[in-house]
Amino acid sequence: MDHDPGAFLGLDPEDARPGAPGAVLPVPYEATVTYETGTARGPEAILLASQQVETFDEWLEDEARRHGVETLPPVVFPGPPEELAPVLEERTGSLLDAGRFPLLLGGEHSLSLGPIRAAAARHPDLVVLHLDAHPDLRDEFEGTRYGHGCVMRRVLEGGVRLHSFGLRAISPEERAFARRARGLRWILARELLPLAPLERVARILEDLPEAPLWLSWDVDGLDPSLVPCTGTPEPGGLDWFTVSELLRALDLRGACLVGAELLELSPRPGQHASDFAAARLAHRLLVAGLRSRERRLAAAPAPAHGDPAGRG
Ligand SMILES: [Mn+2]
Repeated sequence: MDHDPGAFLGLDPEDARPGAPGAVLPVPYEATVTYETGTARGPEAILLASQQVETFDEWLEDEARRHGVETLPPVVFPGPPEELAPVLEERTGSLLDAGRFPLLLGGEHSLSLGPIRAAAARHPDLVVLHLDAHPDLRDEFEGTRYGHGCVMRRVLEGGVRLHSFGLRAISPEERAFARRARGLRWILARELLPLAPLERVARILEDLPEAPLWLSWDVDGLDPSLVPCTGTPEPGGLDWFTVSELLRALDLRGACLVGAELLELSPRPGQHASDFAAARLAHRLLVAGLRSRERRLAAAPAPAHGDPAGRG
């Protein structure tokens, strides 16, 4: 990033303290994007727009600020995605081991492999809840097996289950693969759009296992009327109500959210609505994740020693 855009939400140092439960990790990574480029500037644009976002999230009736959110220095990596993967696996893993909720800001979707591996190593029954216009299930694309069009194929090969929704730009090879793939739930945008708004959420949640979730969200899963600034804007995407209400429904059902990433914003000068929508969604993902973390802590058994009531 060219200059320091400041802390997520422009939080005061006390709310953005080192080691805070929320950890925003910018990853301005772009190596294999094929069409419109610029996603390396996505994290900076989200951080800048977030300074204007209200810190209260009306959908989840909570604030990330209440929990505390540290914005970490960006991970700047010049190499190919297969070499970035172990770097981000280590970074994400150390955040998870510290009991924090990581939110990665991308950057192209190929960066997901390392973070998902870190989450799956700690939660063997992990499910990736994947919002995207594209399945990203190609075995190889443009000379690499680790590009943004292949990342979820590699995730599935690692034995991690995948629950993809909003899909609407699919290669014949991916369609054929999906018919025989194990551990894959595949929801096309065209299955969702005819439904009433609440029924869309119910359809996405149908068959979603009660397992720890990693949220891998590509902004092109949303309709380009909301976020036109992305590499491959595909018409017929999801609406704001559906994604917001989905996060609220996960919160209400007490879902275990392990971490999240918001990817593929490709900002353009003068088109701030995209940046703002991404910043709003980033905050909502963070609030949902921090509330899940808080529930897990509250449910964890208290340490036996130092208990003044002498229970146990
Ligand atoms: Mn995509």
